[in-house]
Amino acid sequence: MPNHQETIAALSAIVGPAACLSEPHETESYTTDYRKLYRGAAIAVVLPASTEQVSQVVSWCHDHGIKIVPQGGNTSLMGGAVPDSAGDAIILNLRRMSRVLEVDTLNDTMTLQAGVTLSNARTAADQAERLFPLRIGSEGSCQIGGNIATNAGGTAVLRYGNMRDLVLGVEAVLPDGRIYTSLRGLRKDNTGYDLKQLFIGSEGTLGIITAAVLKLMPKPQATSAAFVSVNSPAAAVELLSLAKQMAGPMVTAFELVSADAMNLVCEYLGNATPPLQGQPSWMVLVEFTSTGSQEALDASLMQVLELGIERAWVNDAAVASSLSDVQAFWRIREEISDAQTRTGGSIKCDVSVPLSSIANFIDQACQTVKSMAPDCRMVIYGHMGDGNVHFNPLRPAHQSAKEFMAAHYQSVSHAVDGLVHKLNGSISAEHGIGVAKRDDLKQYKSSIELGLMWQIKQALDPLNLLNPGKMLPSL
Ligand code: FAD
Ligand code: 2HG
Ligand code: ZN
Repeated sequence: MPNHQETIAALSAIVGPAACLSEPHETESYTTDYRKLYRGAAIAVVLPASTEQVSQVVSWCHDHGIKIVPQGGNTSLMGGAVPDSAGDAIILNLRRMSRVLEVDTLNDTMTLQAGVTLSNARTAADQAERLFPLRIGSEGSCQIGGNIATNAGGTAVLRYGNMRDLVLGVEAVLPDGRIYTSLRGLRKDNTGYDLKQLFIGSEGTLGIITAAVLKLMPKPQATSAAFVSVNSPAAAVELLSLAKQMAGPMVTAFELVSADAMNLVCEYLGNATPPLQGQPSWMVLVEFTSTGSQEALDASLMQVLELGIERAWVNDAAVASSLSDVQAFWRIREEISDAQTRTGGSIKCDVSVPLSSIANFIDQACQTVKSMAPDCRMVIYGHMGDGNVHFNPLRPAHQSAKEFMAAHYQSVSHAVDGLVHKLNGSISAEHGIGVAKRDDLKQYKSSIELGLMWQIKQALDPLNLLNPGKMLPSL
């Protein structure tokens, strides 16, 4: 086994000394996760500039038994992109591989290196008069490779699906350095196992994603949005069902926001004015988009809201009257996550259940959590249209994050996950497993599922060098 200096020298020779960082002040932001809950250590942070360099680095590490933590924008909320404190791994960060390689408007695809940020990918599509529809709050930092490795979701999944639905091809460096590629941009290809699917959602445990072909969509010409006060989560589900029946694919987003989530984010944004008066207990941000006229789209949204009022599901609505109103609504929604990060002491439960059970889940989970931690703030929000809510009980203002988490983290997350499991749901709808949820998988996945996951891991990475200790619980 080479010592650290030998490893740094060998990898510097491949990527260049300026792209192999090993001083603590240079590596700290890469070894610490976004929420600063996980602080690890690394031999070096390696920044390759091409697939060939990735292949050479991985091959050298394979031959010398060096562990690798693949990293994109380091925005994982599950501690998935940072090493542990042993200091015996390198971080392979893709940020220098940031080129959009091709935009093919006839095939409605774009091909990019994995280190392109999501916002740059969206801009490239926009410049070609197309839409790349993945939309998440971390878009300025997260990278396409990270989005694929986590199968990211976000606020437009209701209409366009999650990352898995948007990927047509993947190029990945395998744990022994070989390069797998399916960068063909085909919508139909039944020539055996669809191997690219293995890398989507694999959280860096099976290969380093170096490039991808992504689907492009027609660019919407009209957007209508409203913040709507609803009677209850059950009323929100009824409204969603009505909207889908009446407006079909124009329904692009349907995001639930609880009163505590709204109060928190408005305070975080410097006492922003909430969009609805009277402190409603439950709100939804509804967005319709279309390639047709603005007038027709506005009329569709109004029709749905009027019927919702008639049926007593909707109490009130603030309808956006301009694009800047729409943007202001989205800012409120997108900043809820960072508002919690700044406050600290948030028990994150990123859960999904069938839509038909979501109201029941929220009611039961609220009662259970309130009986365990009566003063906590019920920050509940997210992608109700996908059956996915961020059920994130937050520390009360008078209690420190440390005290709150020590008293309640284990018991509350187990109670919520247990309820989700009973309702046929998932304990991680879109953020993945990382280290935060790794050991919980034992309880919620069958031994057959876990056994198959390990068989796949061992087939591709028998030395367990890629992102060890992440996602897969020990058997
Ligand atoms: P990283 O955090 O760097 O890595 C994530 C995982 O992918 C790690 O396991 C890492 O090893 C692996 N990985 C990264 N790059 C590669 C690669 N090239 N090859 C192989 N493996 C790789 N997520 C959602 O799904 N929906 C949301 O709405 C959402 N909103 C967010 C809002 C905020 C403010 C923040 C901070 C995060 C949010 N996230 C959301 C979580 C996060 O942004 C996503 O998981 C994102 O896809 C991660 O991308 P990244 O490039 O930052 O990956
Ligand atoms: C969102 O939908 C993200 O805003 C982040 O998925 C959720 O911070 C969270 O819990
Ligand atoms: Zn989310």
